[in-house]
Amino acid sequence: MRLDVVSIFPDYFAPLGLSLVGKAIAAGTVDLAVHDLRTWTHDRHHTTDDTPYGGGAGMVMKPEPWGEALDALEAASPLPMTIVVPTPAGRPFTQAMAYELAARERLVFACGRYEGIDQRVIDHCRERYDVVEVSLGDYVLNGGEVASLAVIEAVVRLLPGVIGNPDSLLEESHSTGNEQLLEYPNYTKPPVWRDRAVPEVLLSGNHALIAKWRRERAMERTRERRPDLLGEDFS
Ligand code: 6GU
Repeated sequence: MRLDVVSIFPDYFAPLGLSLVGKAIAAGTVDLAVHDLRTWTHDRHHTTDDTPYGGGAGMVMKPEPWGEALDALEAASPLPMTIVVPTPAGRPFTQAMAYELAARERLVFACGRYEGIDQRVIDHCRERYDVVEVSLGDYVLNGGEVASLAVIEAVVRLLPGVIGNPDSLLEESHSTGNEQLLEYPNYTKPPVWRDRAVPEVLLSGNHALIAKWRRERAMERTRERRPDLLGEDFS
């Protein structure tokens, strides 16, 4: 999979060289390029934003550098581009969306500041590419960089061969193979730590009983923390 990231803060993406995503890059599963949007500015101060038409607080990202950046990325490879635009005004990002994005050949992350990119850039992109505007949740980040890191990690770990044991993708919270329950609590050795014992049933060797206990704990947690996943109202 080809990944391009366009940002005025390319240093935010240094950690992608670490851990699982870093290994996927080293193995050639992921081809990542991070681009500084200021590459496509032409004034002395490399200006990327300006005041909003209609007034109001904050700044809006100018369309010209974005237009040139996306033209340059399109020209650099024949792979079809899916543009991912992180914005608090986007569709809530879900595991289902991560699977959809993991099936694409090329993702281009367009990181704007939270007041956003001039809407004409998005409209222009929609006529030429697939565009996905995503939000991580109902809170505000300063820009799309941290959100892009989260989406990239969620997508890359789904690519074939990235996770050693693919069964772990099935068991975890929010995977589609787990009827949308939160994950049950996990324990490892030692059997007693600071007077706290591991639940007896997990040491029993009775796999049917263990599965039943885990299902009950998962249901309990989900009812308590995410009743919306069970189709119930928040209380
Ligand atoms: Cl995707 N971007 C920004 N700027 N803020 C957010 C967000 C995204 N998701 C939640 N807050």
